[in-house]
Amino acid sequence: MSEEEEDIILSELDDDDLVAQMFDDLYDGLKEEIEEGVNILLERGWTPYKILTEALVGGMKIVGDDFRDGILFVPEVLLAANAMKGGMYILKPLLAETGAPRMGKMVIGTVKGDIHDIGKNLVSMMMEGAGFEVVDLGINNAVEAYLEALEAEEPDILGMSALLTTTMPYMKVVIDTMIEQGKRDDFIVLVGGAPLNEEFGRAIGADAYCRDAAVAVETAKTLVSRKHNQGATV
Ligand code: B1M
Repeated sequence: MSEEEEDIILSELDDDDLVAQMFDDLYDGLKEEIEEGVNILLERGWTPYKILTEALVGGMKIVGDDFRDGILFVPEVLLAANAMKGGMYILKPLLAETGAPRMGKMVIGTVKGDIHDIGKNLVSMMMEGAGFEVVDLGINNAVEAYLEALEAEEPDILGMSALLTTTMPYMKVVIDTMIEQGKRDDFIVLVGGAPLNEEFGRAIGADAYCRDAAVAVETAKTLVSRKHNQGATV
């Protein structure tokens, strides 16, 4: 950080400059500054969703690009992720406060071999904000962990996340096991993560691929209400 930047008072910046400064602070892994920025934007009337998508996810995109290009390394990315989580922690209860009616229940987890959880956490937060009950299994889930949770929690939806091209095929292992055990049709299966696409979702037998957290919420709403309507007419 330059000396000039050290003197910056976040609350004196206009919205655009504040968001630009938050991108820098996220890049530098400055958790307290990110938390302060989030609080300032909330005071200025930004919705929690706008802060999440424009200030936090937007900043993480820059971190991701530089990680890919070999400019940032794992320790720096971890610090950035930690700073992002600080901001998300403030927003989580606010997103859930929307008073939305209970929409359904989802079990979600990152697949075996994969420890990326920021996107999954974002999806969980947005789903809770939209009125879904979410059971978060965390990271590195083997097929047994998913199946146990489906049995114990009886959700409407199973959500799986993968950020690595090497771990995304594991989603098919989970779905194939559900088929083998005759459980596939009991649940809506949604998948997501940066390396996936619609074609992959279809190929592994998921009900839908969700590009981002907002799409996950909309898809979940549509498919859950369709499932409940089907139940009513049978
Ligand atoms: Co990792 N990493 N990483 N990493 N990391 C990526 C994914 C990578 C693309 C970076 C790059 O090269 N550009 C690359 C993967 C390349 C590939 O597979 N082809 C990569 C790599 C290689 C690795 C390691 C192998 C590096 C190493 O050790 N040499 C290693 C693997 C560890 C492992 O998992 N076994 C590793 C480690 C790490 C950190 C630990 C340092 C850290 C993770 C910290 C954490 O998550 N707690 C990390 C990070 C942060 C990233 C990047 C920079 C950012 C990911 C992120 O959080 N994005 C990432 C580069 C990138 O994606 N640009 C990268 C922000 C998040 C909001 O977006 O996760 O896409 P995303 O989630 C979105 C959607 O995808 C969707 O909604 C979310 C919100 O809108 N979505 C779902 C996601 N899951 C969903 C589930 C759903 C629905 C929608 O279910 C219903």
